[in-house]
Amino acid sequence: MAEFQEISKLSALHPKPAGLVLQYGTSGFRTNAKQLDHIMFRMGLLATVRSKKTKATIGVMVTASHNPEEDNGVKLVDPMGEMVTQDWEEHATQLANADQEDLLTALKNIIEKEAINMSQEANVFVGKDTRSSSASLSQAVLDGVSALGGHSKDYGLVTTPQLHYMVCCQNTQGKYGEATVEGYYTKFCQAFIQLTKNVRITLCLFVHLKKELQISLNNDGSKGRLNHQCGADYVKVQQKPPTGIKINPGERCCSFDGDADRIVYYYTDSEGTFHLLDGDKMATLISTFLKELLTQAGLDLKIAVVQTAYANGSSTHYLENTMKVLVRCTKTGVKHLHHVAQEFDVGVYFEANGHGTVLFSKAAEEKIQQLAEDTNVNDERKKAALLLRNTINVINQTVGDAISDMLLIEAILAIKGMTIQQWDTIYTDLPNRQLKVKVADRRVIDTTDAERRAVTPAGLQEAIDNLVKKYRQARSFVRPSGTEDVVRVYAEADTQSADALAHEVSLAVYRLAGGVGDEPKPL
Ligand code: G16
Repeated sequence: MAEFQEISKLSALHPKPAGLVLQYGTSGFRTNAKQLDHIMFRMGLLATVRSKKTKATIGVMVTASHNPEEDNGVKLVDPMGEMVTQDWEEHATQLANADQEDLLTALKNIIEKEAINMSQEANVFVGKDTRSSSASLSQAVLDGVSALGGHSKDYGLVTTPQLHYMVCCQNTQGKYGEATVEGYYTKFCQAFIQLTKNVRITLCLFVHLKKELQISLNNDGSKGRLNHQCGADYVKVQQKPPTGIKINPGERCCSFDGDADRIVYYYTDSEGTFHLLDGDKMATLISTFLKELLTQAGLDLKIAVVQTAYANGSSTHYLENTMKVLVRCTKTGVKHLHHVAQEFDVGVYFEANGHGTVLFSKAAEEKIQQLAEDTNVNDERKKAALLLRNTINVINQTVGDAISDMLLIEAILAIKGMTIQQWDTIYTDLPNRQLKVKVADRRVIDTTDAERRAVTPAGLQEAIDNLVKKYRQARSFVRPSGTEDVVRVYAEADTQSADALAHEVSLAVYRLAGGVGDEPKPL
């Protein structure tokens, strides 16, 4: 076939460094940008084949999200805007690691296994973040698409959730919105205006909103290094505001990550103490709001909150025992949370790091829509149904989206007349700490029970159990990161002794899982 000759020729321009092996991780391939050119070309090929298979548009986002500026990565987006399925993650890993001379064979294997009709048209949407490496890497993706005769549309600089949204719009023939960046802003901003039309917004944000607004934007990419001492991950993990930003007491602030799919809120009080409102606090506020509206609307819909092992114990306790909401725990990675959330009428999913959204089943959306249009219901039920309908429209259901989440949180606070301090006091977080440990090969750690227990290396879980026993209300777990070459350690306890527990667990990882470099030091 002519395409295959073209691939041989073009792939030679995107050669694979000998011996390099990369895995499709928590959210695609991610490593130093210098090692990724061949991966991008190959993901262009794979997205084209996936598009032929699904007879739909596929998305490819060039970003390393929260990682340092010098890294880059790639995320594949499936037809409805969700992350690519797990069996295709395996194809991606195989294609990425095939030696240069075996690339065609690896590609043909996938085509054969998936019974792809190669005469089917293919369509791929490509986006990129602001990293300096992203321009040439996204060109490599486009080269891969054209090598297989696929059509591509290069959206250039977009957020990851915008690309997810556009793929979904395209494949639903515009039902979800218009597949342009302008269409994205119009959809979510109009929904926000509708949702808040009866309340006064005292402090709000955003460019395309035609409401009274006041926003101050920092670290917007015009200078400095992406995510360097700022961004949602820095603020969450370090539990402090971005470096160099002056915050007045009580001021409501939020930080996005490098591709704007995560958001965390924070403020400092009059004593200068920093308060973080992370994904768990957002999940609580959003699910409380939705549950109240469902009750007012008289709709019997099943609502659940999906979390990961990183969820603060206080949040889970509050959701289960005070709010009486069903809580489910999955492995890290929004793709896992998304799938579990789809099992409910209303599935609120958030990772503690601020990555999350809300999913409404088709049936739930229809019931809400019917009620909102029903002329025979009382005012209270009608009002709740209308609020629910507008809430649905403000949410990007394809993936966690910092902009859409921010609009939702801003709207809820305005509607409930709540300050960030009042939101913060819904429950009190258990003190907690996250650390990273460098090991020779992080794959020596295998976990089970939604990553809450380590199965290997031998003795590690026992060591963690013994350390946890020394503290009150304590919990700790370790897991290999799927985006960075580190092992992550999480600990929480009734006091900030969580720091000491996290350090002791880090030492156990260092000693039992092949730590490299200096031993972890106490905080
Ligand atoms: C990605 C995933 C998140 C995950 C995070 C960290 O986020 O989308 O679901 O929580 O990586 O993963 P890990 O602990 O495995 O490194 P992002 O914002 O970096 O794309």
